Amino acid sequence: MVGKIVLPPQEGKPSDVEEIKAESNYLRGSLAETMQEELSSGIPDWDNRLMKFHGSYLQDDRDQRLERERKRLEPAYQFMVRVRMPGGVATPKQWLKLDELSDKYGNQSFKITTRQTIQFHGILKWNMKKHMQELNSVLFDTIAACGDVNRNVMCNANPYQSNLHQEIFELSSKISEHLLPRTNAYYEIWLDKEKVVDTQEEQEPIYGSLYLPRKFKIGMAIPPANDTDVFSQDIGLIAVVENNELIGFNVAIGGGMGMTHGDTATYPQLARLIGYISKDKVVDVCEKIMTVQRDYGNRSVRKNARFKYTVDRLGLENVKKEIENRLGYEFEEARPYEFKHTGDRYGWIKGEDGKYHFTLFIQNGRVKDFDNYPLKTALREIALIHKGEFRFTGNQNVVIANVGSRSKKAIDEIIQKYHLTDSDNYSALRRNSIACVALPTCGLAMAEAERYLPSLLEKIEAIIDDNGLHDQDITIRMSGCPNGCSRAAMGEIGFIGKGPGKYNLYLGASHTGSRLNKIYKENIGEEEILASLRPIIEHYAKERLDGEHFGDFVIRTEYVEAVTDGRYFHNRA
Ligand code: SRM
Ligand code: SF4
Repeated sequence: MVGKIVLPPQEGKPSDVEEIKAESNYLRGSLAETMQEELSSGIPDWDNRLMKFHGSYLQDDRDQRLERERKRLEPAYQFMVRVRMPGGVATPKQWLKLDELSDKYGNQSFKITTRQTIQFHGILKWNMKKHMQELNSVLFDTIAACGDVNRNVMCNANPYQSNLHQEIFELSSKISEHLLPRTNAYYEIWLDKEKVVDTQEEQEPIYGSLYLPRKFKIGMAIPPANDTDVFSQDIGLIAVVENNELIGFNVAIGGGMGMTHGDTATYPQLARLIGYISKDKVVDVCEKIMTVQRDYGNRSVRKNARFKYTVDRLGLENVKKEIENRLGYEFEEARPYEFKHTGDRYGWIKGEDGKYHFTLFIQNGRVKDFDNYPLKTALREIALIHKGEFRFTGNQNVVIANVGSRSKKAIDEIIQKYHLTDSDNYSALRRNSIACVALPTCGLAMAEAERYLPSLLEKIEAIIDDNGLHDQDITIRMSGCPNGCSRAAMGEIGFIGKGPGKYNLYLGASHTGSRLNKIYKENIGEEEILASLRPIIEHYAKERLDGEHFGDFVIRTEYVEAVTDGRYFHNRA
């Protein structure tokens, strides 16, 4: 029986963002006019809040801040643009456009994100409309890539389990399409109404005019790979497969990584299982879960507005019952599953249908031509002959997917010519590393991440190599601030920026993505990071049990306590 419950009403005055949404006329605001205004290369804050729903943020180059301040110039404003790409798939033609646009309007590079899409940086206001239109020419848009709506739906990236993967990918696209805002605003502002949809649809039947209290994220994983970090999602969907056929999903709710330093009312949390559903129900289930957050999420205090806080405030069982009320049926009991890792498996793999897939390690997801490593050029050459797709992974890597046996040879030649397999020699630690963007573009960064992690890794690798652990898979993640865009709270070794050159060091997340880490040292610089890690790594090398992962070891040997619930992330369990 579906049980009726009465959930408490929300309290408090709506936040300023709620007012901006309410007055925006379905995300229009004054964006169209503001973008044409030529006096400043920036836009006012209220328009920037709306801009997020259009997949973009106004930023400034923080490397130039002081200098420009001294010269009394306005900050070096520029836009970040995030492409909507459910399941992270781009055709070679689309890849070539991403490559071209990053040169034409951006900073000559693009960033593969932790949610399987790409971001451009450095787009000037005057070029934004052209940029959006050119993206649209290859059928990409950016709507709902950011903002208080459902974001890019993630799905397992490597298509070697051919039919199964295809089905999951199609479902992730279906969920994404179903939960897209219906407003015409995007098409009017950026595409001159090029793509007009029925205005009846503009009523936003799912969202309403206030959209969600906060961002909302959905990810799917096919065990044993947890490459989408399924428990970090607002809704995590774990594929249940029988006889190589997808039959349904275990559903987990209320995950999220963000927190604020020093505020224990904010914390990272993992999604918790509420049951099993058959695959035909998945789109509707996602909608109903999302509407519970729409109706009960905190619209007063944005830092407590994510679904994880709604679940913890109302209670998991109550939220589950409310979802069941809306569905009109109950969840079945969750089915058994086992995850083995969160990272990607590199190199070539032959799929069940005979097609080949090459997973390439891309350090921190940055695609550009580096000195002595023209990565972007190499991938462009591949795109020119590739007939399959590029699939982005949640670990900021790329899969050159669905390659026929004849094309494989030609692609392999390019891979060899540009030494793309040199990363095979990297330590397993580096190959399991993720860093968020942070400086110089991210306005919220407290410390470096993407620009610093590679050099810190060199020093940690020296310790790793001294201890014979070169090939030991250990996940390591760095975020420039506690928002946790690299999902640092789920790294077996995690760094979260505190201030310039200073990080909190966290240890003890599980290798499979099913346990958060715990603070080990606070506010430390490089010297102390290395001094802290050295004895633990030495200890691990000597006394780990057979098959024991680093995250489990540091808990067994009591360097940190296991975090059993995000609410204990800051305190004792
Ligand atoms: Fe994130 C905000 C970059 C994945 C949690 N994130 C930002 C902004 C937009 C900064 C801002 O608000 O001004 C960053 C832009 C930096 C820049 O210069 O480009 C930013 N987030 C990223 C990306 C690009 C990191 C990366 O290097 O890959 C990822 C883009 C994902 C995508 O394609 O959609 C990215 N962000 C994440 C993730 C990981 C995930 O979703 O799997 C998280 C943690 C999971 C979660 O949401 O809880 C994440 N980002 C945040 C938060 C904290 C949210 C919270 O609940 O408190 C913020 C700040 C906010 O929303 O106020 C944020
Ligand atoms: Fe910026 Fe912080 Fe996200 Fe890194 S974790 S991209 S510093 S918001």
